Amino acid sequence: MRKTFTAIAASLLLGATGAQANLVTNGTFDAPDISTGSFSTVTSLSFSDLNWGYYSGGSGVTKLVDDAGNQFAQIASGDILYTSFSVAMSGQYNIGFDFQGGGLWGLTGATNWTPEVVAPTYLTPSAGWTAATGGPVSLVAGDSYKIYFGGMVTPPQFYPTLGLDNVSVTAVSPVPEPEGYAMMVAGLGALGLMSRRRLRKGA
Ligand SMILES: [Ca+2]
Repeated sequence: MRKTFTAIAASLLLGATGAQANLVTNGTFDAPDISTGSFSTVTSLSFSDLNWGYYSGGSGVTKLVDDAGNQFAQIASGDILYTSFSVAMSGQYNIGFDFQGGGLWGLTGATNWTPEVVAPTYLTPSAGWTAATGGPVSLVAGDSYKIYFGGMVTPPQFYPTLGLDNVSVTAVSPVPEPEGYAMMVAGLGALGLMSRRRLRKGA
């Protein structure tokens, strides 16, 4: 019985904290799967198939898999890779991603490039994979945003390529949505009923 209670509580919690989900689709670049390849494997798929788009001013954006089997995007100097996402709930959001090489990133409105939410921000070049964070930024419900990553053509943070993986935009502190509250109240009521029944049975 205790297990059932735990399962109910867990599902309630999940329902209430749905806002914590990553707003970025395929930020891992793991789909479609090319993990059986080697480091030199480059997918011929268009990035639009991966929910990402790019502006090419350099030698292009490719999807690679490294020797450890990690699939990621590689952005050449002069190219910009971006994806759009929409926000269902106003609030503070954190941004996270892993990178190697050097370049920049930023966050804007989805339909035009202004106003900047996060102005172009340089990444200190790194030979190995490095975790980067941004925010918290204030995002507005109903609005769409575009997060972008660029390979640098010129200094100050020049590097031949920018490797990118695990891009995420998540709510700083999950606020239950109205449905979440309703579910919680209903669930707590059900739990109370069950424990009362259990008490009666024991008596
Ligand atoms: Ca990946």
